[in-house]
Amino acid sequence: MNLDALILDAETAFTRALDAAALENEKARFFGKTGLLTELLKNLGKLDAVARKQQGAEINLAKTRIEALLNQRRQALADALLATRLASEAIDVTLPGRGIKPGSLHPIMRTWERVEQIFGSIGFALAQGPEIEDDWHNFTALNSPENHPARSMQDTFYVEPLDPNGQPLLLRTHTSPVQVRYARAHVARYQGGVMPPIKIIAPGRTYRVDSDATHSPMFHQLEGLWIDEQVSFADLKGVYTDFLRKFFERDDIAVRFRPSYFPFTEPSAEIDMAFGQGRWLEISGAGQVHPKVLSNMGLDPERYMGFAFGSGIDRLTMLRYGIEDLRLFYEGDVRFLTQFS
Ligand code: 2NM
Repeated sequence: MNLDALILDAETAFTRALDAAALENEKARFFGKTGLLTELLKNLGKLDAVARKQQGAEINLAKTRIEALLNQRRQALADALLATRLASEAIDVTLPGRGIKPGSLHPIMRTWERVEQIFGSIGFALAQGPEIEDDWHNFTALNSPENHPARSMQDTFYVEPLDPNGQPLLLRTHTSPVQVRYARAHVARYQGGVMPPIKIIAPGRTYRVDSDATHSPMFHQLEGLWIDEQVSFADLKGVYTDFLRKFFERDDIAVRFRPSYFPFTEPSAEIDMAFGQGRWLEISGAGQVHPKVLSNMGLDPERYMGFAFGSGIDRLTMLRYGIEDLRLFYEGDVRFLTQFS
């Protein structure tokens, strides 16, 4: 029985074990049920008392030595593991903090604020209203025929339940209902007195069942309304041209009107613009407010007249910044958004 050889065997085996699991396997080879040391101790029973005492003492010494080697190796492996973790998870506490970057306005909100500022500077008040509208303010009051496709489920988001009077509720498809509400409140307020002109813009979120590269189910509209006893198409052209030149910061913007049709205006026009000698870009719809709409606003169409226009805030933003794809506005990608601060 060569106990020195056994100790050497253990030492070599433990050193070669490269992780805790391998080491515990090696431990079993010496201390397990049929382990080398266990077998040696079992065999002591076959010896006489003198030999048993002497060999027993020697085996126990070897056993203590091997246990010490095992514990040393366990400790060394644990230390190495910790050292690797500390190295890989090291935090450089001398680095500057990430900090909090200031946010920035969404490019559409920049346009929104910009149009409010420009129209405010030429006397237009700001009007706002609910995004969930009733059928009457969104369609009926605006002379939209009962069977018009815009009223269908395919084109408009209807909301449940019906309003308390049993009429459909929907996500407004334009901001015109805001103008209807504003005009009616204005008329009621000046009932029996002298009514000042109505001169407002209604910017806001609007909704249509439509989604592709050039249409988002939610988009932003800018509508304007000017009503008085004498407001003409010439005023419309002057106001809108002035707005475009201020908005795009260019004096060489040309504007032209093309005949068109909207149920709420008569006559109606599309407004096109061009930068310098460039190609014509469609930028807005507009027209003289229809007598039926004036009546629904509580105004006498024999006395009052006015114009209205409707433009896309998203489209104005794309033209101002040269953005080609509408979807960029709605993806929330900070690489895009931070370019406008
Ligand atoms: C457009 C085009 C033409 C419009 C009409 C009205 C109201 F309320 F006065 F009847 N607001 N906006 C209008 C007119 C909107 O959008 C393309």
